[in-house]
Amino acid sequence: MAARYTLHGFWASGPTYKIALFLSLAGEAFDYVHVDLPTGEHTRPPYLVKQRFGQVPLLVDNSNGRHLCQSAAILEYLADRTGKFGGASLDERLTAREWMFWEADRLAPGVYRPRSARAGLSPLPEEVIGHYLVEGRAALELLDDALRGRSWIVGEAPTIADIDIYGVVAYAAEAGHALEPLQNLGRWTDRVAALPGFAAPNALLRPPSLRVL
Ligand SMILES: N[C@@H](CCC(=O)N[C@@H](CS)C(=O)NCC(=O)O)C(=O)O
Repeated sequence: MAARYTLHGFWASGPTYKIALFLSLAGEAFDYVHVDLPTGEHTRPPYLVKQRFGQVPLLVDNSNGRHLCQSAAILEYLADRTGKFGGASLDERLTAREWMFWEADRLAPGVYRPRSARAGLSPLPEEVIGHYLVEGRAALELLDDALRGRSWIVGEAPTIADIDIYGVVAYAAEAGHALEPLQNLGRWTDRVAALPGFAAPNALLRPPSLRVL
């Protein structure tokens, strides 16, 4: 029987990982479909019809046929559907949302762009990489400050803000950011990694050739 959710994504994609991580932490079974970005599968009609922006991730809720895109919006949907990680009150939910918008605006470009440039997936001139690294560093330092004396980003329990932001921070070292001096951030990543159901990116999103049958 098909799982309730089908996640279409790419093994090296942070936004895809965020969704896989939520589903794993929430104990929701899901089917995973590889979208072959290097060959442009995401730019052609069969996929574009399902994901209007021509990006991964795409989440299909097989119980009602909904097709969802944009990782933060998908996380909000999953929090609604599962009743998990949505925050303990409306205030927490709204604060979690503010952090997710901040992540997309201030944190993600300074991590994902230099990472994918360094990995040769979308090459950039060195000075452009340098610009993103400066922006990303400022965001990581803000986050480290915000986590001083706190276990979680919002409230007293993990929320979709933690999952969303972890899905970026998990790639920061690959982007070239030194994380050792950011000790509040380090303790928070350890807490996320200790949650029941946690799995690292390569355990949830294997490249097709490495997938275990
Ligand atoms: N804001 C989007 C970003 C998604 C995104 O950047 N996806 C990348 C892979 S990590 C992608 O599909 N790239 C292909 C393209 O944009 O052409 C989200 O959070 O879902």
